[in-house]
Amino acid sequence: MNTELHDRRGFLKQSVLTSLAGLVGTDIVFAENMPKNYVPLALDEGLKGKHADMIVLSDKPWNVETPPHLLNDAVTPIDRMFIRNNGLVPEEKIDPNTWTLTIKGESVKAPKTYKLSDLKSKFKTYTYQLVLECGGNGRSGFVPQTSGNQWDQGAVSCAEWTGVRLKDILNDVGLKEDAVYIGYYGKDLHPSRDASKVVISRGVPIKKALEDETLIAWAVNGQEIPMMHGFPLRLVVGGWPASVSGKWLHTIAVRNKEHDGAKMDGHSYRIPRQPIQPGEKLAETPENYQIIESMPVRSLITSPQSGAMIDFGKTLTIGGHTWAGDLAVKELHVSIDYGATWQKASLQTPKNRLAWQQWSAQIQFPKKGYYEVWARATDSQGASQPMVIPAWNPGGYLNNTCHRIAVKVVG
Ligand SMILES: Nc1nc2c(c(=O)[nH]1)N[C@H]1C(S)=C(S)[C@@H](COP(=O)(O)O)O[C@H]1N2
Ligand SMILES: [Mo]
Repeated sequence: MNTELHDRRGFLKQSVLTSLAGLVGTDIVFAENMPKNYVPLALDEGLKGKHADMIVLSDKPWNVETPPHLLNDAVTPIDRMFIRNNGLVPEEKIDPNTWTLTIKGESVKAPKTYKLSDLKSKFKTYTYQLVLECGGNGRSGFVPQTSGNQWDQGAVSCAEWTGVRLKDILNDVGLKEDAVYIGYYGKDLHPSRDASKVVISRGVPIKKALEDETLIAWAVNGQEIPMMHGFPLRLVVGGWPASVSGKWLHTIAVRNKEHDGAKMDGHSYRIPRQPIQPGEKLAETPENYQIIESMPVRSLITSPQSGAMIDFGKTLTIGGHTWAGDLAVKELHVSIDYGATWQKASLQTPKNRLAWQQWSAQIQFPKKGYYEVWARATDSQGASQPMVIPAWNPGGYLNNTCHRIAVKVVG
């Protein structure tokens, strides 16, 4: 269940105000003046250290989105990383000194358990910039609306993760010939607080698990992973729905069949194998639904912020990031005339495989007035972003439509 903090007009809900008054121990004077999306300090447990302009979609569990203009850095700072929790953050005190990672499952020769210090000392350490994008990024664009967090375009980050390669660990453990999939288990709590229920336990085929960039990470941007992002250990799998990057990681199962953990079934992180009509009901069988793997090509305009005012006659530099799941982005074009004509942007190569790429373009406007700037990326296999909302699906996944911003040219 998502608990929206604000009503439609952007005011804090009465229920929130009441619990807030309870927490603070008195009435909140001038509560009606709190700006939209303002998160009162008394409620900021999950938002510690986050940028004040992050957008809270729900607080139980925490789901927090980043507005595009806050994503302008090549490496996303921690205070701007979106948060997507399916359950409740672990409540027990986590001691990294006693934390262990167990590798087990049908397809290991024998289960093995490592302390965090073993991982750090036994294996070579790697650092990669990796795009983590929620499979539901863009969900709010679908009509009819689907259930789930109504992400706009900001459920994405590209931070610098440090840890060991999962393949080095699996090599050390020893796999059987029949290994085809891995599944993760984390320490978060089911929203019901029923300890016997698993919140989410997803995974990837063994081929993706064994890629160089698939990390068991203990650091992000050079520091300990913050609680909200999986302290003290997390699986990081770039380019695929970020739901496969398990937080608060304690166990990985190596499976001799497709992993059958929580949220691997139904329409969770799956799309219809055949296109369906918007709103159409489709029986949720594996015959009808396929698991989402590599994410589709996408881009963001992170500068300027939508709504920018530009002086007539000045050249506007616009820019942002672009990424394409397992692939690289080949080119990016921008349009200021609703897609009638396109101008090629300059595009950088990624820092490493599965990192996003920076792009920029110089734009001149022919006259004063209102414009929309669109960005459209094309991946290395020739697939481009659609200019309208793509294939509707019951989970509201994979809306990679072009990002656009509004610009006013004045003078
Ligand atoms: N243990 C655990 N891992 C998890 C989740 C979760 O709820 N529990 N959410 C997943 C989903 S759906 C996403 S999009 C990413 C979000 O990572 P972030 O919150 O660090 O940005 O974490 C993934 N890993
Ligand atoms: Mo997600």
